[in-house]
Amino acid sequence: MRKEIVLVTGANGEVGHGLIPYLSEHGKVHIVAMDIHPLEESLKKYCYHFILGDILDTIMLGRLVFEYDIHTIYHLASILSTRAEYNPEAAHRVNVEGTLNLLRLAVEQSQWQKRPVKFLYPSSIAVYGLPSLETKAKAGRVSETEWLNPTTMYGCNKLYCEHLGRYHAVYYKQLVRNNDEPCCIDFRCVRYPGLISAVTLPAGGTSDYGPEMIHHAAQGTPYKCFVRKESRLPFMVMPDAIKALVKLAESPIDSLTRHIYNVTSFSLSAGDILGLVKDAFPKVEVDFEPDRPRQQIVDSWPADIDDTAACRDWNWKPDYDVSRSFSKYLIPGITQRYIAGAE
Ligand code: AKB
Repeated sequence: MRKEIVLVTGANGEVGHGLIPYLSEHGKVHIVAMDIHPLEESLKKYCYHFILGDILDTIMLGRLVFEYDIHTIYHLASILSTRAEYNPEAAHRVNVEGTLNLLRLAVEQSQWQKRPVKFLYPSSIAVYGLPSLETKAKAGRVSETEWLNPTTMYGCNKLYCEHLGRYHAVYYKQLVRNNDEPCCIDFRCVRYPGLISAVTLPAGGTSDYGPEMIHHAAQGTPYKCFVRKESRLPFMVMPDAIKALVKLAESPIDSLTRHIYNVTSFSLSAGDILGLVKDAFPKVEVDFEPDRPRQQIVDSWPADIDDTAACRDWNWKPDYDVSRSFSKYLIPGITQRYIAGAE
């Protein structure tokens, strides 16, 4: 008898550390976690099983169909923007070919179970590419369909995988599939802003200057910020990122008017972040020393994104605004991390 499960790839990642406990505590689901590295001790108690495996291993993925009824996949495994720029070919393999492998697994599972498999996919503001700071300033809150000209391999990967997911949800094998056959995949995607977690360390993103500044301040170590003080991006703290992903997953499909949704909470400049950090850590030492290529990436991303569609279709609303994000989550959580000597 195959167990009905939720599969979470990239389990050890920043989002995985938030999603797995949340799913375990809020839903009656059996979680199978997958990662290329051994599962972190703190996550083990939440998981039904753990698979030490690579999403590029199609043999391993193929075996899952005999062991589990996968009704939902949260595909979190990814190489983020900065790390992807050092090895774009590897990023393409993991971010695109890995995603295609998971979509194929979802199709096989769906055909076996005779019902669509829900596929949750985190995309990113990296799919946007604004050509100049002047355009960025004029663009204001960018919607899902504007300025989709990514300048990073990660952004190209995320944008293509959004289309891959939509293809599998709507057009998959359209020439050989009976029109009355339901599609195999219920693809749902949130486009995240820069995410900041109090639980995990930043892992190779270009928006990481936000969390890096806070972590350095909490440790009392000086920080060289790699963007200008005026650089502005949308951000969200991890509890809201998890809320958005699960809320979209649980929304009735009839309420959804699109596959890809922007979600955001607040937009800040690097100087704004420093001001908020100084309130908590007055002795913080931050120098702004822009790294030109990384600065150019941040300049190409929107200062703010329009999440009207998510608010309208599935009642999206962040729980954490700027003030609550710092005073109730980031500062106490990150401080606790270093007092407890966790790092
Ligand atoms: C990154 O900076 O690569 C990520 C992102 C914005 O998707 N945090």
